[in-house]
Parts: sequence; C-alpha cells; structure tokens
Amino acid sequence: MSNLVFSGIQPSGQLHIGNYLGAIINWLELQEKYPCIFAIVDYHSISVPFNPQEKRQEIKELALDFLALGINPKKSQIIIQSHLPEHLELAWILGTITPLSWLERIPTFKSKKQQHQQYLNLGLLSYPVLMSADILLYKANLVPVGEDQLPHIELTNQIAKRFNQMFGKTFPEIKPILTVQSRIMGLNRPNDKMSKSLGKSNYLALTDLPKTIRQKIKSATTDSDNQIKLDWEKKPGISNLLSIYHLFTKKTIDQICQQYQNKGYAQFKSDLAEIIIEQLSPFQNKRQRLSNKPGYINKIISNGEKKAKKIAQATLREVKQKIGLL
Ligand code: AQP
Repeated sequence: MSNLVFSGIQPSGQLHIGNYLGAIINWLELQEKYPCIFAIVDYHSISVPFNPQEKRQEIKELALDFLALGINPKKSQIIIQSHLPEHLELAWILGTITPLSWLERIPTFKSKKQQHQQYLNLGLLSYPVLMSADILLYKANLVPVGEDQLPHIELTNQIAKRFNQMFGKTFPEIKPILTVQSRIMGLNRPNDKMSKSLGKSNYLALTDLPKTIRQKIKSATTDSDNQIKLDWEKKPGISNLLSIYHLFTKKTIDQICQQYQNKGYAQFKSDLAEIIIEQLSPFQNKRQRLSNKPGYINKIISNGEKKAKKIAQATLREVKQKIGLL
C-alpha cells in the first residue's frame, strides 16, 4: 500500500501559532516525501455558530494561508471539503455503522457541548464521523494533526476496522503524525490549548502585526518568580513560552534557560516577540503578494479538486458496491 497524507483545517477565523507549530509544520515536511491532500473543512466549521457573511472570506483567507505557509501545489492538492459531496456521502454511510456510544465519549464533543449549549446540534456529535470520512475517502494512512485530534484518529480506525469486518477489507489503518510539541497552550490560559474560540488574547495569529505580537507576548500569563525554567506543572505559562521560543529558534530548552539566567521575564518576552515577528515575516510578505492573485489561487484549488475527486469517486463506488447500493 502506498502512503498518502490527508489533513484538514476549519475556516473559522485566523490561523494561529498552535495550528502552525502543532500541525502545519509537519505538512510542510511530509509533502516532500508523500502525496498529500490538504483540506479546508468548511462543513466542519458550520457545526458551531458562524457568520454566513464571513464564511466565504474565511475560506479564501485559509487557502491564502496554506499557500503562503509553503504548501506546494505541484506536490500537494488543496481542496475545499464542500466542493466534493463525496465526503458527505461517505460520512452518512460510516455514520450508520458507528455506535452512538463511540461518539458520545469523544472529548471534543463533551467540551463543545458545554461551550455551545444553545447550539447543540447533530453536526457537533457526528463531526468525528465526517472527519473519518474525510480521511478514508482518499484511503489516506498518514494524518498530521495536533494532540487534541488523537481521539478522532482513534475513532477513524475503529470505524474503518468495523467497516472492513462487515464488508471486506477496504480501508487502511491510519497513523497520526504529531509534531514535537503537539499541544501549544493558550497565552492567557496556559493550562488549556491555544484556541481561537477562547478570544484574541488567547492566541497569536500568524497574521498578527508586530505591535500586536509584542503586546500579546508581553501580557501572556506567567507566574511571579521571574525564573525561566521548564516546569509544566508549576509554571505552565513560562513553559509554554519557552517551548514556543525553542520551536521558532531550534535552540534547546537548556540553552535558552542558560541564556536568560538572571535576566527575568521582561527581557525574555521582549526577545521572544522579536523572534516571532522575524519568523512570521516571510509568510506575511508572501501572503500579501498572493492576496492580489485570486485567480491563481482558484486555479490551484480547482486543479487539486479534480485530482482528489477521482480518488473520492473510486472509493465511494467501491464502498457502495460492497454495501449493496450499486
Ligand atoms: N493549540 C494547539 N496546539 C497544537 N495543535 C493545535 N491545533 C489546533 N490548536 C492547536 C491543530 O490545528 C489543526 C487545525 O485545527 P482545527 O481546524 O480543528 O482548528 P481548531 O482545533 O478548531 O482550532 P481552535 O483554535 O482550537 O478552534 P476552536 O476554538 O474553534 O476549537 C488540527 O490538527 C489541530 O489539532
């Protein structure tokens, strides 16, 4: 069996350094080795409250982000989930063999249920089935994601296994690919993962201006002992910043701690902000240039979707045949 990479991101606001350091840096590495499909999973993004006036723009912005970050359309396909209805068809079929109990125990469902009590809908519960369909539709076997997505990958494997047992071997086993730091924590809530829905001061957007980056890092939550060291339990805020520093500079944690011995948090934070500004600048410049080329971006997506559709249709045909629908 040949390797194929699939991963997706919801168009639901600005991409942040959690998405980048926790998942996308692996996309860039993997596309050098394997064929990849990277999806803008817009159907997923409407399972929580959203603004229809902003959705189209959010989808365009995310496509721009993918390309500016270095997704290479010669090597990888970029697709928009809702352009390929095969995702939904397969999701329905897989949903019919997925016990409710498997879905009810998924941690993201439990937390989204709390978060969106006034918007509790079937989509929130069946979200991981659609994600399973996204992956299995292409028979992808490598899925680079952040740590929060691991229960979804486990579920995908359970569903695939059940389908294979019931109807004959069809789907491969999926392997999640994690980055070295697959859980970046929130700037103002360092015990929770960095998240768009926790507000703008919780995350550092890849498109944040230098002024905003300086201000957000300066006000990131830290303890009061002014000692720079890694201690996730007692010092989650500074540990998170240390690990972001390490990921952006490739210096080891020990080297960084040594460098800032007796220098205090203010100097450390100020340097970290400048490092991030410098690291994000090529992306921001490229994004600016690409934003003037909407035709080019649309072409890339439509080419990607043409190729993806062939695989999607073949899988769906096979699945329908196996379950007696063709
Ligand atoms: N904090 C994070 N650390 C590491 N990886 C992360 N990812 C997200 N947040 C972190 C990974 O980014 C990819 C895209 O995720 P998504 O489209 O599902 O976005 P998300 O998880 O919904 O992002 P948010 O900011 O957390 O949104 P809300 O607040 O709406 O839930 C995935 O691979 C994810 O693991």
